[in-house]
Amino acid sequence: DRSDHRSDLDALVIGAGFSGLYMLHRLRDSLGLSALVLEAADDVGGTWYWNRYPGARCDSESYFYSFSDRLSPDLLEEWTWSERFAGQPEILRYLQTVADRFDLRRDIRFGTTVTSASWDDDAGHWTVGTAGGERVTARFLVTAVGCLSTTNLPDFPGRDGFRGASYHTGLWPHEGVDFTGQRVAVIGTGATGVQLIPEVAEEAAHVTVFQRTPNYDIAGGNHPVTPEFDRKIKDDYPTIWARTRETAFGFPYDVAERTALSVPDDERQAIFEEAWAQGGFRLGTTFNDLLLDEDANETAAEFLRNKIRERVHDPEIAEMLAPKDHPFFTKRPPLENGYYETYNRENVTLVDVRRSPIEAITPTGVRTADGEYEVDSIVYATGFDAMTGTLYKLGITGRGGLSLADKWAEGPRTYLGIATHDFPNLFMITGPQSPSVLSNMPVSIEQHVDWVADCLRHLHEQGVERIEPTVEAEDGWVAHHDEVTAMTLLPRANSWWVGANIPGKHRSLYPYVGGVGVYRGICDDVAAKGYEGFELSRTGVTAPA
Ligand code: NA7
Repeated sequence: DRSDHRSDLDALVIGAGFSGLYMLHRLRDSLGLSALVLEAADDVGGTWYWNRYPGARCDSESYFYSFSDRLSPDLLEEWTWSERFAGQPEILRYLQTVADRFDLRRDIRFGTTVTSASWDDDAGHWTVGTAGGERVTARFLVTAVGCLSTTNLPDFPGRDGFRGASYHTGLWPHEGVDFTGQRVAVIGTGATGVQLIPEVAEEAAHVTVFQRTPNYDIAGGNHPVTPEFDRKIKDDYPTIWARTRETAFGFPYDVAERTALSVPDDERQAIFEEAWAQGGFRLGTTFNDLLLDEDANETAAEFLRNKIRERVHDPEIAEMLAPKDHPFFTKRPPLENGYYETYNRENVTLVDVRRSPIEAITPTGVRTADGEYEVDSIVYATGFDAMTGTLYKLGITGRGGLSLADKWAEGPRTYLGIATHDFPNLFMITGPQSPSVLSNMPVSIEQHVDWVADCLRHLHEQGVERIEPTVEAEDGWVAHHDEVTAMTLLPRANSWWVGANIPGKHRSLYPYVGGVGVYRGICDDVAAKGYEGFELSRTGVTAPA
């Protein structure tokens, strides 16, 4: 009798960032299940634990980059953000506060790296192995590993023979780095490089920036939060959270219902100017066809190029910084605070490695076809193997020993980005083909965690022991995902959203672009229909839905 097989736990969660913390709270404190979190780091925080590089900051506004009233209205009232866009130390403090307040650490095992997770079809549970040789079994497995948690370190010839110090922004030393008086190379100009470069330029003797693709960086407009603004936000929170759950990107502001070319040039310009002056992603909400229509997109792209040309004194450098090869927002636009002015400094050099690629790292610097740039330190701001990198590293194998990496060799195949056939009782928080990185993360995280918690409650009440999406439901979701993707300009660019930054990675859009509100509606509907598209079974016997 399969039900004789006992599991150590009802549920095992991997990761103690935003997702893992909230998942543990829901499993343990709302559902009364036995749950444990395994976390590789020695404290909570996830992304905000590892990314401690100078200038690390969130690009979502702080007042809606947090847990909503679903976790705790009291905490919302008590917590006050100091800046419009919170810096890494403050967000880490926030997550530590959440962990303390809900007494989460007692069910988190830190310094514990998961190296395998295999589904035992006879026992009906997952067996999870760790680098330290432990084994834990759990009926349900929840991955809460984040979307940007496996760093991408390009395999430049000679990389490891560099005699100076090398850093990756996503694995920054906790004691900090002092660049005073140094010649520093920074490779990469994504959201991370754009935050870090101005900070390092203040400190170092010289900074050489190696840029492969310029981005359409948007002015962040960061500033301290006033007590008046804080009060107003707190009074408005019920409305704010309701809106974040309905909009396309999980922000409390809507995309305007007008197309870019439906208004005269000067009006369009004024609309862009107004949004730009507000700072942040509002620029992307000015017209509803920027991601759909190339000509519409080009109006925003040219607006941003002109902003760069106004700010960078040397016209040649301004043109190097102005993107021409991809439409606006087809790569994640970084928010910047003084980034472009950095190139007006005497101690900053911009090198175009699209024109003249990096050939090698030498013992003393970075070599391109144009020669060698001698430096004391190299900062790799080269991003992540996003969405799937960490999931594959967990060594997940489903029914019949099928590995997740093999199943997804031709691209992820999921149902709702939450589950995948042949991997029963596995839930992925912000997995591929869910809105995830195309949204304000905490909103998407909460939605997934709540959905999974409600699902487990339902299974418990129905006496169901196994849940697994059907092949048909999965095929349907993948087809829908692809169809929505094809309506947008996103497949046009070589972005990490499509896996283009990792040599050999299957090219497809990893996040779902159908919108947070639409997606929530679909997930809620699936639940309301008794988890339509999933097969629910008791001890291997299919239960009527
Ligand atoms: P990103 O956005 O992936 O940026 C990485 C940068 O590194 C980007 O400019 C890349 O150029 C560059 N890169 C990567 N590999 C190479 C090689 N081999 N040679 C030269 N340059 C290279 O990572 P971030 O950490 O900045 O941001 C990740 C996300 O975190 C961000 O989007 C937010 O959502 C938060 P490329 O553009 O690929 O030509």
